[in-house]
Amino acid sequence: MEGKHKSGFVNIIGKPNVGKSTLMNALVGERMSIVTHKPQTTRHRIFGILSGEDFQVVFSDTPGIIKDPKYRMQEQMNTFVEGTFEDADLFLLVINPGDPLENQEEIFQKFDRSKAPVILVINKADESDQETLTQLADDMNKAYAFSHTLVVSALHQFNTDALLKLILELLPPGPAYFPKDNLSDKSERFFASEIIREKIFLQYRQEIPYSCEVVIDTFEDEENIIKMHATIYVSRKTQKSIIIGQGGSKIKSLGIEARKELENFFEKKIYLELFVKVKDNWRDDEKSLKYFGY
Ligand SMILES: Nc1nc2c(ncn2[C@@H]2O[C@H](COP(=O)(O)OP(=O)(O)OP(=O)(O)O)[C@@H](O)[C@H]2O)c(=O)[nH]1
Ligand SMILES: [Mg+2]
Repeated sequence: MEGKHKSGFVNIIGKPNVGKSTLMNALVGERMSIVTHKPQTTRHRIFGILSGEDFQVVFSDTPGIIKDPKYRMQEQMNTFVEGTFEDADLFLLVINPGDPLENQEEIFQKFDRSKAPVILVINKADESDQETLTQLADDMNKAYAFSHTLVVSALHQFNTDALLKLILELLPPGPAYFPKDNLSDKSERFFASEIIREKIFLQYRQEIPYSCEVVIDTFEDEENIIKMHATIYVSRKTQKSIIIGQGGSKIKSLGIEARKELENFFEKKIYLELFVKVKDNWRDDEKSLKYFGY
């Protein structure tokens, strides 16, 4: 047993919206990272840990790399991605057919410097055809020496088992970095705030989801129920009334949707109270960003 144990950091990298979070959830087998159809859903680096008797894979879901950051928050999201170039034992570079990788040379240079092998993962295969996929794999492999290339559909879990098998083969020998029953490095409060943020992304349009941050003010885990107070911070006063909606209709349906998902996640009854506050231009404000964990 001892000496045969394998472990490593497997860092998932790619443009916004290519399916990184969906892929991590599929590989870990848990719904850990929030997923929406909108780009820039993930804002933090989130570990998803998969342990077996003789292995531990620490996946990192990361924000999509933003080509032209407009806010300090987006710069900080890119900084989270930078961190993942430093400590990887293995990279998964996720791309989609018809959505060329940006800053390609820069990313390849960082892979070279890191020296960790890179698996090219062509995701959303279900939306493409064989010819396109083969052509893309050929072109990409001319541009960089990927250790392997896999075509998958994270959404339909097509070929994700094969990818996991390959990851386990490539994993170096090493100890467990986390207790074997840990699924993530993040707290229950973090997951609760993410679930609420996911519902904001799904329910509101245009700039609203991008202007929101969610903080769990209180989290009381009682015997039969978890009671939470959460505050949604927006960056302008007008956004507050949009979040609330006429007669409170919007925030009411947000609360209902969020509570359902929280009950699934925590497998417990949830009492949720939502508040809305304005923090002017928080995305460019150093203090607010610190407070929100950026
Ligand atoms: N058709 C199809 N859609 C997929 C697949 N994988 C993910 N998606 C969808 O793509 C969208 C983005 O998925 P995410 O997992 O949030 O993508 P992401 O790369 O984490 O995005 P950011 O966090 O914004 O960078 C969602 O609507 C997913 O359901 C897939 O294999 N096929
Ligand atoms: Mg994501």
